[in-house]
Amino acid sequence: MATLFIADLHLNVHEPAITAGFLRFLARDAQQADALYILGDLFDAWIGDDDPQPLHANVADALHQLQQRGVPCYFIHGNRDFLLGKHFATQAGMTLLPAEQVVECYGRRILIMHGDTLCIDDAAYQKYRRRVHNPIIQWLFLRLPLRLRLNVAAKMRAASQQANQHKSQQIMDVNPQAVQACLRKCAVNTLIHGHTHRPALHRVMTQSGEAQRAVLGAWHEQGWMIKVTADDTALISFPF
Ligand code: LP5
Ligand code: MN
Repeated sequence: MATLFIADLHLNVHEPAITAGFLRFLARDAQQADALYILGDLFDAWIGDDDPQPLHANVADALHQLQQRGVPCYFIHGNRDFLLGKHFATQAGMTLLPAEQVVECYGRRILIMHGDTLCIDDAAYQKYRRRVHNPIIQWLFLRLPLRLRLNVAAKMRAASQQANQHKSQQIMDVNPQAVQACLRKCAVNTLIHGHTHRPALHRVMTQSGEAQRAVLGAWHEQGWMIKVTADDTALISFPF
């Protein structure tokens, strides 16, 4: 009896080893699970469900098979794939969840999210985020020709990589007060998120006692998952 959480795979055609590792993970570990939660950035960049990349269809098929074998799969958007929509979710048999969700796991309440909203010290990112989450801007973007969208996405990725070179590690990490506020607001003592690519299990002291912040790792050289069982939260890395 275990529930699995993953994030930050950044699947893309240029790194087939990551996709192969993910498909193997779905066929082995995930098959044994009670549920799979994907906490954002499954894809490196998502420009709309109408992108005809075969990678997307392959991933959708594999996820759909998992759901058909009785393992429900849930998805929270990340900052790279916030445009992933209902069409792809249906194709993959995934249930889309809101940006923050409390899930009941073996009697425990666990708050899950991508994690970017906790990085409130990164003012440039938060300003950018508000813009690209504006429904009108998204509506307009999704109506651009595919080629133009791909171009914009590549430019945004390049601008992001450039901007990140000049940001401190502290600015790009979660803000401790934001973590405390989320735990309090949702009345939970466990938080699982990704985004920062700093896999760790942190103890957090709150007004109502000790809490845990479990951070998923990004899939670069290896895969990462958090495995929640009735009495444990384990952070696990595994080879592709
Ligand atoms: O993603 P990562 O890990 O590199 O860095 C993130 C933050 N960056 C982003 C940007 C994404 O990488 C871009 C993804 C493209 C998705 C597909 C296109 C959809 C378009 C939809 C339009 C409606 O999220 C980065 C954080 C970092 O995490 C750590 O938290 O710091 O934030 C930034 O880099 C933001 C910059 O500080 C400011 C904005 C740069 C982007 C400018 C856009 C230029 C557009 C050019 C268009 C021609
Ligand atoms: Mn992210």
